Amino acid sequence: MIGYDAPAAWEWFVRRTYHHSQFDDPRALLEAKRARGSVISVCLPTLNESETIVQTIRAIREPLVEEIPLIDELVVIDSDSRDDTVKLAKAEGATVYQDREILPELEPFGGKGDALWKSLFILEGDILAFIDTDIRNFHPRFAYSLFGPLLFEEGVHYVKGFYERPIQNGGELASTGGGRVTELLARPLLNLFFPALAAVVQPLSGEYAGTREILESVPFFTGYGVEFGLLVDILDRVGLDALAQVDMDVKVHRNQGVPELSRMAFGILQVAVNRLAALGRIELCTELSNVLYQFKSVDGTYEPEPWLIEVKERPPANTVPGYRSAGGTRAAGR
Ligand SMILES: Nc1nc2c(ncn2[C@@H]2O[C@H](COP(=O)(O)OP(=O)(O)O)[C@@H](O)[C@H]2O)c(=O)[nH]1
Ligand SMILES: [Mg+2]
Repeated sequence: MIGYDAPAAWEWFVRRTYHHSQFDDPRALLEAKRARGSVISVCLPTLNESETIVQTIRAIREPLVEEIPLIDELVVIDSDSRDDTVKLAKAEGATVYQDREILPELEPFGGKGDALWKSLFILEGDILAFIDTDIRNFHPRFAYSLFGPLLFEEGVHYVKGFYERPIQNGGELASTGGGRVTELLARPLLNLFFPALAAVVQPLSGEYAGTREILESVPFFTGYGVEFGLLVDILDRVGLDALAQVDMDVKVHRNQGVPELSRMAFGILQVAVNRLAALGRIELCTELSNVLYQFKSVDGTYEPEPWLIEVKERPPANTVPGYRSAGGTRAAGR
């Protein structure tokens, strides 16, 4: 049940906010993992990430797979990258899947959310982490700190990373100002409709981990709305106290242009409105359009450019026939 009282958010903030330095001893994490008999899987979604995929995999594999076997499985889920991402990821020792190879009998929806949902069908772990692969200043803390609250704290099922978000301004890196979709859309929306989540510092962060138990029991939205949907649905399912957040310091990633962010925001807004209607929080009296018109200036006139931004919802994995809770190899090409 969702608690709508904002004070709960601030009690939670004090109780369930951690700093990566609290978990910088991977051996202690390994011991805790072994004590609970857990298996940890990390899924890296990629779409044309040849610039950063090597350093990402290496920074996870060397300290956290080879030196200290905290992470048991490192998988890349790619969506037909046109660059060398796949070749480079394989050379770094990651297992690589194409999202369309997983559950090939289903219509492919595409986008980040679909790739993450499909990973539930191939990963083996009972603790699963998703980590963006376009981070420029990757450090192992982006992975291991997510496991701290899950392994050490009773009752935590879902952990979000947060950080300061610099932005590239021409040749300069300004220390704040990134995360524009978060500040202009996600945060206002959450404060308006889900004040229990007002204390989540980076609700759209692309670094998060959860127990399979919770991740298999919630729907996943396709596309960029996946993080917003997961947050709201996991809150609804297990309550605020099962959520935690970890300060990962500073994250530098690819800053997208405003037109791309606008399309991303359109997808997230669709997720939010859909969810609000499904939860009975608002009533929709009309069909929603899923076309976003942007404008291109050509020779002094404006040309409308329609973008179809379809957001689909995948059902909880544990309701899909053939899903095996312990994971399982449903795809070709392992
Ligand atoms: N597999 C897969 N990964 C994707 C897709 N779209 C984005 N990603 C990955 O998801 C992560 C976040 O995407 P990004 O474009 O950086 O979004 P932003 O950080 O929210 O601006 C990156 O690691 C991307 O490579 C997709 O369609 N399929
Ligand atoms: Mg990014």
